[in-house]
Amino acid sequence: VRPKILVTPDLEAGEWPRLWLKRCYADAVVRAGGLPLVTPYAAEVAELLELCDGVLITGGAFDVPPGEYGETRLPACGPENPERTAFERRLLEGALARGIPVLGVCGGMQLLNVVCGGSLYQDLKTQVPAAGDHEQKTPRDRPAHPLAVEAGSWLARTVGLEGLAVNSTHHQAVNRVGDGLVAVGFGPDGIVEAIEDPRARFVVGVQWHPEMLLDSAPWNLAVYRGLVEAAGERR
Ligand SMILES: [Mn+2]
Repeated sequence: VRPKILVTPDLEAGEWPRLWLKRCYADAVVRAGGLPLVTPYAAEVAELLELCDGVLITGGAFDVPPGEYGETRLPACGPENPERTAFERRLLEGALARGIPVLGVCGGMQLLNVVCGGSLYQDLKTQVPAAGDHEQKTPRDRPAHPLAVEAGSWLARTVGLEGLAVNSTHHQAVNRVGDGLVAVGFGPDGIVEAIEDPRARFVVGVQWHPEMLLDSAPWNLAVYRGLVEAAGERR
């Protein structure tokens, strides 16, 4: 039986609001050996967590409300998706409390950091002007900047240290690292690109989109495999 991975969809406003998911997330879970379960936002987070063995928090074109990490909003902060953030926060808190393996991708990594008490740069261009370009104009299925990985980390044991490059579609980034988390991946400018909890079975966040790089940089499947394998062990 494949480990079941709960995957969070995005919420798009409108006359008939819709929940939707880029299929590359679900495809990556399948390719890694898992069974993706895309669920609506439900108040019954504990019941949702009973259905699954692991949780994937996906990204989206919105920012975590700065109040979630105790800051006031700067002008360059982007649009919010408060209903989604509220659901994913409760889902993350529940998963972390139960030891359920968690992978956060892009905005999902940022929320993971915030839920653990960390903070974000609200806008890299204005707050860290020396940082490189993290909003690539080239196709997202191609790497855009190098990735340096911390030796000894889960990420290093899994993807190695040499010759790594990732795509980059974020205007925010981790600032203060959350409690219990360690920064284990960095861009060439020192911007945090990966975090993990070394005490947990599997709590990992990546700032890039591995699910979009599976063909051009196949090592990325190992990130999703890590989630699925940890989910299988727990079950
Ligand atoms: Mn980047």
